[in-house]
Amino acid sequence: MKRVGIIGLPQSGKTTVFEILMQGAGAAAPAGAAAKDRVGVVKVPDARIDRLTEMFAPKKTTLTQIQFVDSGAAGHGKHGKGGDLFSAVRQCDALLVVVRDFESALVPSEKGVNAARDLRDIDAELVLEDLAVVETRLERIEKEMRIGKKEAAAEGEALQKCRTALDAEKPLRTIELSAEELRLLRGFQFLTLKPLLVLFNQDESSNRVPPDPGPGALAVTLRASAEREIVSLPPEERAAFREEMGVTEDGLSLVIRSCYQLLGLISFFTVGPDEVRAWEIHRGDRAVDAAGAIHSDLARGFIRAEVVAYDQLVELGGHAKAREKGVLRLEGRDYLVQDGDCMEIRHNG
Ligand SMILES: Nc1nc2c(ncn2[C@@H]2O[C@H](COP(=O)(O)OP(=O)(O)OP(=O)(O)O)[C@@H](O)[C@H]2O)c(=O)[nH]1
Ligand SMILES: [Mg+2]
Repeated sequence: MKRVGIIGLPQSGKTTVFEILMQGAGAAAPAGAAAKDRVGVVKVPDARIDRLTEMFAPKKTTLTQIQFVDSGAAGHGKHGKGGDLFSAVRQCDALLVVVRDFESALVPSEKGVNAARDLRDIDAELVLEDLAVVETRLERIEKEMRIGKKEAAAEGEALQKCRTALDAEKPLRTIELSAEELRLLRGFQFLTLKPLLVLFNQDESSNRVPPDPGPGALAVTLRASAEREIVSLPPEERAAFREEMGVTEDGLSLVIRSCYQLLGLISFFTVGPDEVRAWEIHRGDRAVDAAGAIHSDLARGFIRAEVVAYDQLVELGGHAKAREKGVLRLEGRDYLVQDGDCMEIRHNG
């Protein structure tokens, strides 16, 4: 399960977004309880799974999950004073930065609303956080080198490269790093190396197009306040309100779709009378990786995968027809799994 950490300046709408993702459930955190990190797990909605469940009427349906952390506020040069503001999000696979882009007399703003400035401030803060980590470790490595201990030489070189980028205020996700360098750096959990989803929290009247956030990042807009109210309504009433606002996608789907894109995730499905289930793998993963996602035994004893694309399976109404029409394929271990593949793994043992 992937983890996404929500960060942002104070009062930007982090908790509002978190509550949207939780679909209103488990909301009621006391006002002002900002500093406490809250963690929630969301089932990833997928209309294809709904359709497959209708088709196969399985005993159970299982969705993939994604975890969100509503972290305490970042912001405004607070580091160094009392602990690590970002400790809760260091273990996350991606960051979701909420940026205030709404006017409200009820929510005071010292310097006026300026989303581009706020995003620059946060970027700068993340860069400084990483730089502090790099420098601490480099000092140590340099000390070792002076007494002839060379084990960490390669790590030191990778860190030097990071220092150069960070000194130039470049997030690490924007620089070229080899697989070996990434391996050496993995343990540091650098914040600017994580994929970044920038969510501009806009007014109901606002229609600004977000600026391009650069490599490794993606920007979206959401009217968080309005969407938060909509998710407190019964599900069948929500679409009409969104339509009235001219919004075509709900906030949860928007965030999850964006996270999947950023993290390079796709879904494949297993179907049958017992269970219809969605699985998460990375774009570029092979059939044997898909088998491994289900169970390591399936990867070890892998013989072949029987694959049919979701669209074709639904169009033909079942496996028998799919086999007859020749769209059910037998694929070997190196087959590149496609988003929406319905797969059955044949294996030994
Ligand atoms: N008008 C308007 N108000 C909003 C919007 N999003 C959030 N707010 C309000 O802004 C205030 C802060 O929202 P929160 O979601 O608590 O923000 P936060 O980033 O979690 O705040 P801290 O955790 O205290 O840093 C609340 O009073 C919200 O109701 C929005 O899109 N429009
Ligand atoms: Mg909050």
